[in-house]
Amino acid sequence: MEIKLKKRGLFIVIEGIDRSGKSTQCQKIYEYLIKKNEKIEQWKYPDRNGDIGKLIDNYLKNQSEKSDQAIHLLFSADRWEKNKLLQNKLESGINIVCDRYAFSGVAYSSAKGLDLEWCKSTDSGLISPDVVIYLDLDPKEAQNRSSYGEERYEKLTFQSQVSKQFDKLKDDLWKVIDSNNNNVESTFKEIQIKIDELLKKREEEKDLE
Ligand code: DGP
Ligand code: NA
Ligand code: NA
Repeated sequence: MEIKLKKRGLFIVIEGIDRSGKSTQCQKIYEYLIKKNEKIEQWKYPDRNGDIGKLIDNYLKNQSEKSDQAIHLLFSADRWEKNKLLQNKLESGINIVCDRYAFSGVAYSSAKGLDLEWCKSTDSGLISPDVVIYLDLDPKEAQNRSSYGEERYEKLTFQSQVSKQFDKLKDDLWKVIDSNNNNVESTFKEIQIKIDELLKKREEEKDLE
């Protein structure tokens, strides 16, 4: 009997401060993988349409108040809600490109002064990504980008603190890309190199099995 091994989908996370160009690059990655005949879905956290996401959305639009701890737990709960579904998708061979994940959770909440380890603990056990693509942007540069400042966290001093907290989270899984030049194509070129590398690695792993 021939056993057909399924390729696991890649889980690609994009992180960065507000206005760093994450959603544009998510879309580029999506289109790139479609062109390569890969199964691919775009995800985004927070998922503002879900039950928990609606509470988060109100908070971000300054329509409600929450303690720093409570909102941290809600962001985290939003990810836990979809963790099983995410796992099933990846196992069925669907690639997922995700705009923000637990790294935002830790960076934004610890930027308010909450304990870094406590912030990490609530997301511990979530599925790990294959790569974290970090779009590095000077917070002063971010300020000049369109519709900046509409939501709760979009203030220069806070974004600078978030950026510092992100710096503490970087590890071997991270691919840091300078996005200060605001050039969508050159930023994507660097991302593409990383994705090609991951696709190749996955093919090799499959051949080994
Ligand atoms: P976005 O929809 O990507 O613009 O994200 C909404 C805002 O919420 C943005 O300022 C980043 C912030 N954010 C995203 N995820 C988390 C999280 O898990 N915890 C906290 N405290 N903030 C987050
Ligand atoms: Na935002
Ligand atoms: Na940074």
